[in-house]
Amino acid sequence: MKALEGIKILDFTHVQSGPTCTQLLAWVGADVIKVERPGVGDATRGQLRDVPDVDSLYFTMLNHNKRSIELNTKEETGKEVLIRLIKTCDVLVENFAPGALDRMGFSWERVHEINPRMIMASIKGFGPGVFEDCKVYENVAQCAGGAASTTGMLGDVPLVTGAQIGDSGTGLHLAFGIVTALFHREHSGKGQRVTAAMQDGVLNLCRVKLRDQQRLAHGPLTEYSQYGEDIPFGEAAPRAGNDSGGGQPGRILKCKGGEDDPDSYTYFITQAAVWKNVCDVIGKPEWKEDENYATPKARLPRLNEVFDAIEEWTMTKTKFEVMEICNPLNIPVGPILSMKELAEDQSLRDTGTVVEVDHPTRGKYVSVGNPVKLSDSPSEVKRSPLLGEHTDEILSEVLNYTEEEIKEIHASGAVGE
Ligand code: CAO
Repeated sequence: MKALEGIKILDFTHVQSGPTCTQLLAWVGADVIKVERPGVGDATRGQLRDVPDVDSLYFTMLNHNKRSIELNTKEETGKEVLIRLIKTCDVLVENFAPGALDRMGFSWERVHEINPRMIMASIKGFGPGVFEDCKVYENVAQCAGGAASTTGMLGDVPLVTGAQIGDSGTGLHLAFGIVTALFHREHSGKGQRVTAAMQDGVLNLCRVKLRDQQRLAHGPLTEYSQYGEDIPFGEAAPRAGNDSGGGQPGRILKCKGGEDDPDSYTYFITQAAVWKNVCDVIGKPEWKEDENYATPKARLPRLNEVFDAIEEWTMTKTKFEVMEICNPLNIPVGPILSMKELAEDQSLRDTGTVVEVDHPTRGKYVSVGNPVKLSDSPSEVKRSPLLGEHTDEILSEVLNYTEEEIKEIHASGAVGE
């Protein structure tokens, strides 16, 4: 049995942040009913299209295992159907712009009145405060949540990361909130309001940088490269390039590449406990006992020299050879893997983290499956729905409308053409 079997989600989400949350819940068995504007649907269906007139990968990769109903929830009959959905479902998830649901007539108070057991979960860009009315996208959240100011090279422009920590990160946070509220409802019998702001989610993922911000009051951050380079620290936690976020110095180093691997790099951590192994591997056995290199503290002002020496060695090996040599010696390293390499990785396919999905109009494509594995609750990745594919099925099977009533709903225009 899947963990969330029997739980019905009224999925009012769009773009990326909300859909990642409901997709996670769908993977573990929730029945996710995606409500979309008739004829239009989630805007991502048409965004970044690679194949004409076919749902984009943007949409298909964020909406697996869901059912789609077309419904104009601003129109009278549409509102009636929505009310029935609210009465029937366990959770309403939405990530509209601030105030959109209130304008539609479905505030938390109203939803709670219609179904006191319903959990209503929302993602917004910001929590209550000066920016609460702003619309927010991924990179805005990364900038507002402290990721951009601490990412990139020292003295260079702030950088956003490829990982969608604002959208998918907040979707994950919201999924945690929903499952917690479902568990709470077991005891209280009542639904509750769950909110996650993208700024807050990003900040939560950047907590080590807030740690460093406070450490600054007590002196320089000695594990940052700029310390060894005698560059003074300012008042805010700086950008640390590829320095490791933990207490063990680490950097990205060039490896032996070739035409087939122009991006041949490894991450290399000079973990204190295995320093002697590092010295042997890179051909510097004399550094094991030399007081200028033997202890982590002694090495801190010499990190550039240390990593230059390690890189001289890594450049004689491919990123995978570095892995093969260092792993048995407990030296933490990791190859910089491209999306091409990840898409072709057999181990990731074997565990279901990378899956191939078949879609009726797109054909086969590769996606990311559930990264969380439960031993007694399997996750199966099923294709995303076509727009309105399940409209009649949901009206009859989930909402128990009669054939005659369904005809009337169609005639009203509430579910589109
Ligand atoms: N029937 C009728 N109307 C519908 C509908 C339906 N089924 N579904 C949505 N609508 C309406 C909404 O009610 C809203 O109408 P009003 O503006 O008249 O109130 C309208 O469609 C547009 O919704 P929106 O404002 O949420 O969409 P947008 O494209 O203007 O903004 C976004 C998109 C993402 C910036 C905004 O939704 C937002 O800030 N969301 C919260 C933060 C978030 O999740 N951001 C991540 C996005 S991914 O990078």
